[in-house]
Amino acid sequence: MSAGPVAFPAQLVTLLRGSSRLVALTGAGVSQESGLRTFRDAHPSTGSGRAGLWSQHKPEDLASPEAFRRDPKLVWDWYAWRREAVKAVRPNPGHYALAEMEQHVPGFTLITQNVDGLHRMAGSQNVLELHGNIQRVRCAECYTFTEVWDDDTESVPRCRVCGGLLRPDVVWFGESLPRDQLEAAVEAARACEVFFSIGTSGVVQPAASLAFAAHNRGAVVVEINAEPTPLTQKADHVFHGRSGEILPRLVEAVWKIT
Ligand code: BV8
Ligand code: ZN
Repeated sequence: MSAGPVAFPAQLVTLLRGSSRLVALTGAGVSQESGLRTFRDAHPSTGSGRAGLWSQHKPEDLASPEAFRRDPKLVWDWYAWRREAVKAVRPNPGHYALAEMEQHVPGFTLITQNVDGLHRMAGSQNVLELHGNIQRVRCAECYTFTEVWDDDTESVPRCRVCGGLLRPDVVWFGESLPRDQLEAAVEAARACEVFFSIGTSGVVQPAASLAFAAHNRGAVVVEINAEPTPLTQKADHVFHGRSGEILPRLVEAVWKIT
């Protein structure tokens, strides 16, 4: 799937050079080249040991309050496994290119569905984490955050304030998004001149509606994804390939080559 030389239309290059309000929405695809599985291929088909346990579940079934009520240990261990996977990887050139775009464009807002924290690790500042962050843990009852917890116990660690079960500070299916992050994301999408949709299948709501909100406000929509999505038809520019290859070339073409 390695992209040959990507040609960026002169009209897009000129537009980006003259723009001051850009938004990029990212999904699991932008972290794929760092070695993290996307949601689509979240579980090894034939899981060995503990991982095998998860391969019997669809991610959206595990990432839900119902699953946590049903089997908190299974869900806790899944996130502990993903947390270790995130600790073992580094941002890729796609993450760094987006951090660089922020340096070139003051009005750049990065909206991510990813809970891996790799955008900030790459140096991005203005990041809206719509679905939370897997490195943060809080009490499921009283919301108290904690930095320390014991991972290798038979049961799920408990809150030192109210004794409630601890859980990852991520948004599960059926749960509403953090209001401040969502409101800022909707505002940025509605006010931007160019909206990038990068490495996302555009299925999960309300994140998937942001590109359409931007489009309806006259923004130019650019899709960078390994395969077509429900947004492809609406997008003004489409680059199907690997974000870790396309984004550095875009930054080069727009902000380095004068
Ligand atoms: C809510 C955190 C109020 C946890 C996540 C309207 C219509 C239908 C359904 C709904 C609706 N409104 C609400 C819903 C329900 C639901 C929803 O959208 N369901 C879907 C499945 C239809 N939404 C919710 O529940 C949201 N809450 O709305 O609350 C409410 C509740 C109920 C009913 C009404 C209102 C909460 C959603 C957030 C859930 N939490 N994550 C965790 O991570 O464990 S979502 C999680 O899945 C990710 O964060 C991400 O958002 C999503 C996965 O999508 P992607 O990131 O796009 O990844 P995916 O693998 O799908 O695709 C990767 C893409 O990258 C692919 O296209 C691939 O080709 C491409 N790619 C791969 N490699 C590369 C690449 N591209 C470029 N380069 C590469 N190298
Ligand atoms: Zn508590």
